[in-house]
Amino acid sequence: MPTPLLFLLIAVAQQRPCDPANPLGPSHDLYCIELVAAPGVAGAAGRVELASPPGPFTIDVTADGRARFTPIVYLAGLPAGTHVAWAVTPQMDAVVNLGVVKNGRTTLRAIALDKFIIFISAERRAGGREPRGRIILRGQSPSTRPMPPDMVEFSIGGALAETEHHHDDQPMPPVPAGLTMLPAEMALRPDVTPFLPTPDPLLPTADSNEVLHLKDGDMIDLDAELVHRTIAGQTFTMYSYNGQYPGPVIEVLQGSEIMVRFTNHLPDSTSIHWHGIRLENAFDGVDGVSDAFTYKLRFPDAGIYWYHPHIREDIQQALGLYGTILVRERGARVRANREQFLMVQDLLVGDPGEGGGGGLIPYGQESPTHALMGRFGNVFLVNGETGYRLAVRRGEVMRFYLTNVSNTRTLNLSIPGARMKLVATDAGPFEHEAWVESVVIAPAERYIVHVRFDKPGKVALINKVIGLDHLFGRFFPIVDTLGVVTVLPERAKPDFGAAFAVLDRRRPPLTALDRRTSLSRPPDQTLVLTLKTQGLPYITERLMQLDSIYFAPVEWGGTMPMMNWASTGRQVHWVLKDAATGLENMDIAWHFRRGEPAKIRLVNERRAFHGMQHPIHLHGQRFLVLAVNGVPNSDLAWKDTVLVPAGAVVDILLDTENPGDWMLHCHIAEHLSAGMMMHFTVD
Ligand SMILES: [Cu+2]
Repeated sequence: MPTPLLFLLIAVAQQRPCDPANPLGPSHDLYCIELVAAPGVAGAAGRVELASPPGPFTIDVTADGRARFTPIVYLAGLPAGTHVAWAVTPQMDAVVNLGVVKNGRTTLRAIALDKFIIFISAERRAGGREPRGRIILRGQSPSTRPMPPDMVEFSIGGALAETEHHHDDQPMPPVPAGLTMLPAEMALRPDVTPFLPTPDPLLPTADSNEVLHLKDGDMIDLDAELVHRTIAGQTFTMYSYNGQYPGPVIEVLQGSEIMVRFTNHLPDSTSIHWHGIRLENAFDGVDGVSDAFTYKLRFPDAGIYWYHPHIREDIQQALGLYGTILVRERGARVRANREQFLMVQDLLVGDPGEGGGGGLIPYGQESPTHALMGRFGNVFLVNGETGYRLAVRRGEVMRFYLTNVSNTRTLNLSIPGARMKLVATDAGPFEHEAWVESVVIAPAERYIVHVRFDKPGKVALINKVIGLDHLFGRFFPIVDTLGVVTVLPERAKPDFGAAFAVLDRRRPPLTALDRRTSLSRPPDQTLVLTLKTQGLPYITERLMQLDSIYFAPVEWGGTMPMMNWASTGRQVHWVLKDAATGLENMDIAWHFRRGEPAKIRLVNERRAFHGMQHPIHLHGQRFLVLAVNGVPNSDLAWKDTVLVPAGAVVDILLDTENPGDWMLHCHIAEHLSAGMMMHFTVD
């Protein structure tokens, strides 16, 4: 074993994945590889940290959706000579020279492979294409751990189908192509009353939305009402604001104030939460409205925001209650030819063929279905419609405002063939703009990108991710085309090419000193993200345990569709646990003093029954993402929602400027409905 001293020396103020195990630190298991000495090698030892990116996202992935890590290798006891680190796939079809390593700490070239083995070998020269010398150390990526189950599991999965089969006529969610389901999984059903809005032939048909350019002092009406919508050839009874999908775009200037007269025509209570706006506490929209309420909104910060209900989002938001809010900076010039608001949602729709009957897959009346992983949809909507289309001119620069309004799905959006510049997020611009190959956007997050279309022809807006077939321990690509952009041969005027080519810098939201002290000081509060389960079906318990040795940092697709569907909020309780007091969810009441920024550590517990990512949202405030797994963020921006990957630790700095009693919760709609919320006070 390496000497403990080596690890003490490299340990920084914040816990890193390879530091000695700490329940409030990042998962050693998911982000650190222990290297083992090859037979006959004495004295050498080491570890490889799979480091997170320094920004702008909390997880780094390729445009294909493959997780990309920066390996940081810590070595001790290497004999004299040249040593090289290698990453090799288990099938040996890819061999990557990661660089020369020495005793101590070395940062290597990034790795983006589903599964890999790391070798340290003694070499004559540094730059070889494959290892030729003696292997000194080796270790396997955590992602090599999922394995196919043995015959015993298969027979249990087959046999249980006989005992657990329910003969009911609930429409079943379609199983994604290419996934293998055991008969016992196929027999699972959620134990709740199915809920869908009551059909009514007299309902109006919803329309696409309008943009409301509002001035200080304006008053508008918003009505929540039932509508008909036709999506992918099927007509559904859904919800709307003002009969539109999405709700009207609200566009205001920074610093203005408006009134919204809201009327609820739905049979159930609802509310409007003005996501990310630092408004007056009384208008935050957490409390249910059965008939009418007038919201007073003020907009202190330029940025891209949205509105949605805060009552059973898993149903109401999914059925269409969401809209964009754009708060423009006074005097700011947009250096793009045009702007587009893209609200992306995945809706879960039954298969109209094969006896599925079609229709929306019902929601749970008393408690949400899909309580484990959240409701992954199968029909992608951009602004409420399938097959988004846009025509642009050659060289045109488009400014896209991206909002993910899905219940649970984190997207990895790209436009292959067009250059994409990341400009801003939730509540403001990035310190420095960056070229990105894709945008990782979790539910409730927003990003602003500029995209230039240089070549005439067609390019696609796609979501490209890697799914994990849990039964066979196999990673596989998932690609969904959300829309197509046609680039016309005529040149765009004016030409924003020169401005587009420059990456702008903004004044950092923190001074260099504040940044250092924020990073090094201990957190004011630490919150553990975990879950408890009770009474889950035997097959679910059994199969989840099979998988319990590995969780992908982000669960991109619904690759356990039946087990997930059948789990309800009665069986699954998602938990926010205060590390200091042990209090959970709504029993937590943190107090912060106004004007004293608070450092909060979010610890996503890897040992939970099912670890997965959580997009954490704080109401009424804004924050900076300081660090992920101990790696300081080099590109700060004001945010209100942050994606915390499985087993990861994310530190945020909360700007406690807005007094009131506010909520903190997970923005996976089913996790929220299954308890994952708490409150805090700023006074
Ligand atoms: Cu969650």
